[in-house]
Amino acid sequence: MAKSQPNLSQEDARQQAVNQLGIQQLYLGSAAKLGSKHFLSVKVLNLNLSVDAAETESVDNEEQMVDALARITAKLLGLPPPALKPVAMPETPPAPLKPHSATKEHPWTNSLGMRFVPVPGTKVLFCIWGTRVKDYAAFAKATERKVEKPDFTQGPTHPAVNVSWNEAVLFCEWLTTKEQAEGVIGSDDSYRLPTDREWSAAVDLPEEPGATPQERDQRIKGVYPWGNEFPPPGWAGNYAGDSDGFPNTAPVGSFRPNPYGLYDLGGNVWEWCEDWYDNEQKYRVLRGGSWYRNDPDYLLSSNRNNNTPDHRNDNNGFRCVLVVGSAPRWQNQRMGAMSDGRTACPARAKSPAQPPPPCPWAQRGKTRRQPWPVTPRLRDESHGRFCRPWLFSPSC
Ligand SMILES: [Ca+2]
Ligand SMILES: [Ca+2]
Repeated sequence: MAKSQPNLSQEDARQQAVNQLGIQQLYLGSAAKLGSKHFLSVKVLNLNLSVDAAETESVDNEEQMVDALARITAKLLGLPPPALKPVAMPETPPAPLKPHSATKEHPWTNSLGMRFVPVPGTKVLFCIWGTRVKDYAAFAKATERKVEKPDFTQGPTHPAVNVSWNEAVLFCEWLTTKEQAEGVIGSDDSYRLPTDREWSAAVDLPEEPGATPQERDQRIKGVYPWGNEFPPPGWAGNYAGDSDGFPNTAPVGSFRPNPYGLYDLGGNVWEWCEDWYDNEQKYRVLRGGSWYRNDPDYLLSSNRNNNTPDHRNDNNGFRCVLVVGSAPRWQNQRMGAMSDGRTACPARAKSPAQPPPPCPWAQRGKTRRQPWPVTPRLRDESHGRFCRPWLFSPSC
C-alpha cells in the first residue's frame, strides 16, 4: 500500500494507488447488525475517474446477505440485476393416504382421528387403540344416545366403557355410513368389530385349535400380550392396581405398542369381538383383559371373556377394524340376514313381494325417520331388531 503522506489530496492519493497497485477500482465493504436487521454497505472507488459510488441494503438474516451483495455490486457497476433465484414452491402436500396403503409406520386416519394399520394374517386394518370416549361421544351425539359414565373420571382419550356389544356394532355401522357418505371411505369399505381369530392374529398368537372361541379359550398357555414373563412388566399395559400409574382406565396409547403398532391389546379395557362365544349363541367374546383384574389366566393372550350382547360394565370397551373393499353384508343384503343371523328387516326378508307389515316405528305412530345423515335412530331397542333408515321404504 502507498505510504500515508501528509497533505496529500484525495485525487493525489487515488493516483498514487493507481500507480503503485496498478488497479482502476477499489471496492470497500462492511456488514453490521443493528437490532434484528443486517446492513450491508459496498463502496466503489474508481481511482482513475475519481468517482465514488456507494449502496447500502438491509436484510433480515445472514442467508440473504449473499444475494444482497450481488444486487448491490451489479447496481454499482451498472449491470443488470442478477437473476432472482426461483422461489421455492411450497411442497405439494402428499396425497391423502388411502386405507389400503396404510402401513405400521404410516397409519391411515379416519374422520374421528382413529388410526388404522394392517395386521399380518388378516385382511383388515386394525385401529391402533380402543374406541375413545370422544369417538363414542360423536356417535352418541349423532344418534341421540345417552352415554353411561363410569364412577371414575375419564378424559376424552380414555377408552369408552359401559358400551354393550350391541352398541359397539351400532357404532361401527354408524361410522361406516357416515364416512361412506362423506367419501372418507369407499362404498365397499366398512367398519366392524374384529373377529376372534383376527384378534388372535393381532396379538400374534399361533393357530389355535377349536371351532368356537369357547373351545379356543386358554388353549395356549404361557403367552401374554407382552411376552412370556409374569407378572407383566410396568411397560406392558394398564392392569389391576395403580403401580402402572392408572387405578382405572388410562388414555389409549399410554403403554408400548406391540410389534404391529397396536396399543392396549393387553389391559386397559376388555374389547368386544364380533363372534359368538359359544355354540348356543348366548354370549359374545371379549379379549385382552382390563384395568380391573390381574389373574394370570385372565391375562393370557388366548384367554376369552364373554358376556351377553346387551351387557355393559366399566371395564368393557371395543376396538374397530376397517374392512377395505368389501361392503358389509348388512349393506349388500339389505333385506337379508346379517352375519350373526340377525335380520336387517325381517318382514321384507321373508316376503319381499308382499306388502311388509308395519315397521315397529310406524306402530308407534312414527313416520319414516329423517334421512341420513341427520341423527338416525338406528335400532329399536325394545325388540332388538335393526331398523335402519336406509333399509326401509317409506312404508316401513
Ligand atoms: Ca392399572
Ligand atoms: Ca384392551
